[in-house]
Amino acid sequence: MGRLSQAMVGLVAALALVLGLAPAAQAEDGYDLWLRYQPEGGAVETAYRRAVSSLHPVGDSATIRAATAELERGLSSLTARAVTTRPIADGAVVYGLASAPEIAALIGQTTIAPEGYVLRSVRDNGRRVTVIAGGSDTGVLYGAFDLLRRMQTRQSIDDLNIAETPAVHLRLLNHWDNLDRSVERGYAGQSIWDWHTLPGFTPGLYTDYARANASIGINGTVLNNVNANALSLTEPYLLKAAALADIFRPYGIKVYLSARFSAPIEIGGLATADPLDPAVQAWWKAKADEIYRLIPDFGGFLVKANSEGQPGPQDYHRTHAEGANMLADAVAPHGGVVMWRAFVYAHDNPEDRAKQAFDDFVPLDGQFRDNVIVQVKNGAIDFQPREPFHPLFGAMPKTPLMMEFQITKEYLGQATHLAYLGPLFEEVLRADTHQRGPGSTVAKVIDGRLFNHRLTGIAGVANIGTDRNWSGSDFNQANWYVFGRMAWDPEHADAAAIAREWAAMTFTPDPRFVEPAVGMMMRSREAVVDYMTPLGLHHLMATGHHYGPGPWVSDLARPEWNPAYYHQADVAGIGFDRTASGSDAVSQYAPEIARLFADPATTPEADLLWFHHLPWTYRMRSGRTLWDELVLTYGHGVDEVTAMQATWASLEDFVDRERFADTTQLLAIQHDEAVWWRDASVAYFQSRSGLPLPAGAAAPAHPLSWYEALQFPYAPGH
Ligand code: GCW
Repeated sequence: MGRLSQAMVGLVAALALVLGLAPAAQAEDGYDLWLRYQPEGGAVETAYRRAVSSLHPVGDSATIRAATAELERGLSSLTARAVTTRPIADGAVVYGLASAPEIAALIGQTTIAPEGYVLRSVRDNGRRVTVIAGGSDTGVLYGAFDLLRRMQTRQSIDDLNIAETPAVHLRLLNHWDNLDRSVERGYAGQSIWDWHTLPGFTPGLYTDYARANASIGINGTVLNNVNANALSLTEPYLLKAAALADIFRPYGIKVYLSARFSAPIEIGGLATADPLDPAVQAWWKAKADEIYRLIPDFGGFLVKANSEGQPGPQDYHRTHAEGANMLADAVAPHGGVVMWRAFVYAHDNPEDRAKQAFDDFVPLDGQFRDNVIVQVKNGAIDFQPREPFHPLFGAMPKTPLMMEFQITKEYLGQATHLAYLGPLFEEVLRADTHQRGPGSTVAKVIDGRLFNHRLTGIAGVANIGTDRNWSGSDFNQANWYVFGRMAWDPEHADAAAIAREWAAMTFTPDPRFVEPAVGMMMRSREAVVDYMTPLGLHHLMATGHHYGPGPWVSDLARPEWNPAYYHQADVAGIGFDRTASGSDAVSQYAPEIARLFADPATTPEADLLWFHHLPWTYRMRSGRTLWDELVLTYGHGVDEVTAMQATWASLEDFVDRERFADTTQLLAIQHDEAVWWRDASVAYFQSRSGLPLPAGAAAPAHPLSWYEALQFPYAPGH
């Protein structure tokens, strides 16, 4: 919006306020997320007003009441007039269990899975009726949010005939939140769980959290950090968790807790936590019984064991399966599950870190109880901007595996960088493991179809905190959103389509905004790859806080914590040899995949230096040498951010002043930090290769020593 027109708008708005003609424009602080229900103001709104003008709930429950509240809020706003519950009339929205006679009378006998729903437009004695029928009350609620999402994205609701069922059973957020309200790898303020004032104080924030998650089908939340504090399992904290569980229950969201394996010692007074010790087993059974008395629908435990110093069964020379099974037996009588993380690597194991989870877990395949699911990160190192899919996916046919994605951007620019993770999630889910021939995608492992598992799940490490915009920036909200939408249907979820939905709901459905904004979002993750870890490089971040580049770091006690361990750059070349001549990590994949990754010529260049140590003179497909390609790719990453800035600047007329300014400033930070990543990385790698920069490449602004000297003791999330 030009200066003059901005002034005019301001004048008119001021006049309207003075004359009491318009409400004070609400400061756009991002709190409303994607649930903004903005009316369209034209023909579409008129059509909506005809189609949905009253509500008619069938049956009653806290969940049906939550659906009523959301439909009243959403439809009243979208049709710019009060929509409330009334007897069935023309334009009624009728919602309830598919098994309810009044619903069946409208849509016939329909069998729907518990969390599934149908949306139907029907005629009832000449009256137009929109039916939302659920397999359970939660399914009804999901259907209500689906209807509202269609209207927020200006889709027609005149001839609805929709049927939806989630493909995955557990769709969870993992909060790495600590009891002191710090959030490990969190960049959006404090933990939203105010443990000190719970259970007595339960602000609307908790309900809004439940609404936002239910709107994208998330049905579970792990409240505490996987680097767990045993106090979370003591009664005072269980009462706090129970208060949250009571608020979330109507929204179909179960509460889970990270369980510290040594809790029997730390809060139980036992001398051991050995999973084969009868007293330890009895302690966990009693603890589980206590939890279920307070939280009858408690979901179960998430466990990080024998990883990065956390206690676990291996401390007692027991296996992960023996540890998991003890907890599984404790919660099984209550229908609970145990999610046992496979993020393990030992500092005293000289083996390639990328191989260790596979080596530890594959031999245990089939040894876990039926209510244990092994939670595996998308890649074998650690949530890098890009990693080949984890070789465990498809390698444990007898054990249900669930995905662990990281929504918080620990390695993708933390809160400030705009990096839409939909393409990353989609790339992993669509990867073909070839474990049951072609088409054996990671998505089919996750949704249980590849090996016919009933227990299935997907988890995302949350990016949520007390910041008014929940996630540290407006565009970070898209990563929470896309995680939920992909968890619902991992195989078919489309990152671009989901971005389009989100942009329309969060800003405006105007295609003149949506298309350029989505284009920017869809290129943003690759930009981060290019300016941080191009061509398969990985784990190059600074130590501890992981804020900024540190490719020179090689002095940490644990070899596998050193960036130099991962790039192995020297005067001759760069990259980690994971072929037979190196760690042979490629052999952990199915033969068809292993063959591709074993040969640089058939390895995707995006993964090249993950699998190969190559000379700087290696000829890339572009015809350039590896050295030239590396330097130019770093520069391309910076250019992509410059393009993102230009795209955003062109969208000013479509965005409220506050959020436009916020993203403009954050993109400027991102541009500076992309230059920093490029210059520090190129300066360091040039110090190893000794080669001249290719024509067109910007020279680093400072000498290498300047970058190496930078310190950030108070960088967030650490
Ligand atoms: O990504 C790394 C993080 C740790 C995290 C760990 C894990 C919770 O740097 O902060 O600890 O992985 O996944 O357990």
